[in-house]
Amino acid sequence: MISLIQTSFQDHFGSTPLISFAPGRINLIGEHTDYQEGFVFPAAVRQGIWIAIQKNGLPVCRLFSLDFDQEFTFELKAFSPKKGHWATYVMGMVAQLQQAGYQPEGFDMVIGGDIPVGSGLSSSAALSVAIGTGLSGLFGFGLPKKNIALYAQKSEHLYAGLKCGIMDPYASAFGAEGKALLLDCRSNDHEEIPVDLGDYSLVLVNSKVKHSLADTAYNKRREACEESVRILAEEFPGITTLRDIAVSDLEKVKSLLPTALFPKAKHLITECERVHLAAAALKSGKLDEFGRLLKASHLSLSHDYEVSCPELDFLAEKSWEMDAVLGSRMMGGGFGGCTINLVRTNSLASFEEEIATLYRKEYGIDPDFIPVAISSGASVIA
Ligand code: GAF
Repeated sequence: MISLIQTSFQDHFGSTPLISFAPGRINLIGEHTDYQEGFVFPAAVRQGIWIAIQKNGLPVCRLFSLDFDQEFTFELKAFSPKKGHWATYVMGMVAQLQQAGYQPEGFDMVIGGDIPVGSGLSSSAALSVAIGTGLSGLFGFGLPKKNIALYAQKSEHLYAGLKCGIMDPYASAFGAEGKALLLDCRSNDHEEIPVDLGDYSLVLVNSKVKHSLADTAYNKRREACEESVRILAEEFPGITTLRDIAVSDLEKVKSLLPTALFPKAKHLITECERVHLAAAALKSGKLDEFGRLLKASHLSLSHDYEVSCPELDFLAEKSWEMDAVLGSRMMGGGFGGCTINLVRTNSLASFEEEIATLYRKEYGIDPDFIPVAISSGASVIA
């Protein structure tokens, strides 16, 4: 990919660029908890987004996307990011930098990547983090990774309309080879935990579906949590998010919340606990326990939080029935994308064959299988 992007840059702009890379992410467990300042357990993967960038001495930015085979130009002094266009992610990061007092000059940029479309590996966060890393490197801004992650999150809020948490850009920025990040989304600090899976491997199954209204449903879930906090704050003084409530208080929470809100709050509260239990299980090599928690997370996301879909439920349920699988669950925002599966390494081929046959028969779709290699976070690489 590096040589492809370098060659493309030279063909389009005729100079030698700086190259930055930012990876996609998986999430072991801790779904829909980040926007309630909860705990998540993501890791960066090998696949990601590469940016080639160089100053052009002009008042404009000239972009080329390898994926879309498209050019786009905008003026640094007057631009308006539009939802749904790939160049919006570039303009969004430039706008964030300008607001923070940094002044990028005109630049040329080529963007390329190898994150499977719609897989839920968070290509948009990787794109924003790669852009932030590239701009920082090119103009010598020396931006801390945390700032890049926060600008990426804000850009997604403002220009893509998704009121996401910090997990995706954080994992892309801070990822570490062979390690997952136990991230506290209140302090925005993390502990690196080695992912040693012995005879097991992680593999993603891409359902290849993405149901519409996913973004609307995402924002609604977030609002439901905020509404619960407003109601609960009278009886739990001092709480600011659902992360502040213990599992032992669930009965009290149930008595205070309307029927429609309680299951959503329950997911948040129990999922934060599962993250800690899963991190402890991984540290002590208790993979059975880790797998059990993946299943519990899926059931909670599907039944209580209602962000799964029939295809993801089918993939997870069929996986739970297999001897070679210790755990399986939907991963990411939901309504499509991937499941993450902990599968005995010497049974990976039969797992994939069996799942593909079952899924094809039920939905007429050939799922994709994506092996997981936990890798380093964003950097300037050339
Ligand atoms: C999406 C969001 F972008 C994340 O912030 C997170 O909430 C995730 O869904 C669900 O855990 O990837």
